[in-house]
Amino acid sequence: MEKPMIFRDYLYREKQKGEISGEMVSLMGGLSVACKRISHDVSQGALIGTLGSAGTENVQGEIQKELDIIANDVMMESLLWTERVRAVASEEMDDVEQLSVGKGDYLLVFDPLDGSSNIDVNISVGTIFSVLRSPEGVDAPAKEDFMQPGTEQVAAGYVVYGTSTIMVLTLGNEVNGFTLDRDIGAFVLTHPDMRIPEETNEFSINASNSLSWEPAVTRYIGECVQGENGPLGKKFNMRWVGSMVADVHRLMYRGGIFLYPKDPTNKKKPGKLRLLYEANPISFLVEQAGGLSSTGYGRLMEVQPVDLHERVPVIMGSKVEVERVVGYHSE
Ligand code: P6P
Repeated sequence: MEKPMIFRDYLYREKQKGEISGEMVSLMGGLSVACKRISHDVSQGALIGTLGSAGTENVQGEIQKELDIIANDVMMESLLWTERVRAVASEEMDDVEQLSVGKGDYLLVFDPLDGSSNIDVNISVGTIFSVLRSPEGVDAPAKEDFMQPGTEQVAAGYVVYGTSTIMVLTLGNEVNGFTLDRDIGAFVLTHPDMRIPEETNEFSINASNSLSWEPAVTRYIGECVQGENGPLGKKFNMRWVGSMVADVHRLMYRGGIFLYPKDPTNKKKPGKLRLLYEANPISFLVEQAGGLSSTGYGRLMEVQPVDLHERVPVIMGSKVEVERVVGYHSE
């Protein structure tokens, strides 16, 4: 069997093809180191006493887990020395932080450990990252420099820390999956050119919120559960891990539709998932793999951000089903 390509050589090949710059190669190298370190820390869990809460809250008002803070620090440390990132924004930090002032072409936005409430019960969690261009001539980018719609992303990815550690990445022209080979300490290309099946019979939603769904979502899920005798004419299955990276990785691999809709009665909270470091990077991957990602009212990546931590309704995955739900929103 041909030896699978390691991540570093994949990056060199993409650079030689003119797909990415040397700056991007260096940035991705830093991200790869960070996620290998986070994978190790997460896998140690109770053994190194990092389970449980840190006793602090993040800007979202959520209790921070020890590992949330450790993962955030690891991301910052691993990127600092690349001198490719001028500033970063993170779910775990209230405001933008400078990294390499006056150096580097990029801004990085990330959720260092998404789904961390699942850590103590040993359910998969993940890191989500989004790469934006740092505006010309701005040495120390501030919050307004991060207010770029998802269509401006130059790269995006997630790493799911599950039964194996898998990085799923787009550099803007396809989606590839890399599995961490701990024996050689490298991510290895195991899922080349990932494509989301256009059809699916699997939906992913937190059904406990059903009383606060929009009518279009209530109609759609109601049709799914009617099975073969219902208007969709086929049996549906439901999966909800409660860790976005785990739920999304499933649909990236075998298709599916993932919904975290807004509560029309709660104007202050248009959905739960954050636009800049959850919905946008995942939407970039979904679209690059042939799927769709919508707010229900428009392409999610076209939303113009106004705040670092703003939330957005999310309907994403297999094309046919997303188009159906978007159609119900417009009726
Ligand atoms: P709920 C995790 O906290 C997260 O941000 C996503 O990873 C996940 O999809 C969602 O929230 C789960 O939300 O309401 O089901 O707990």
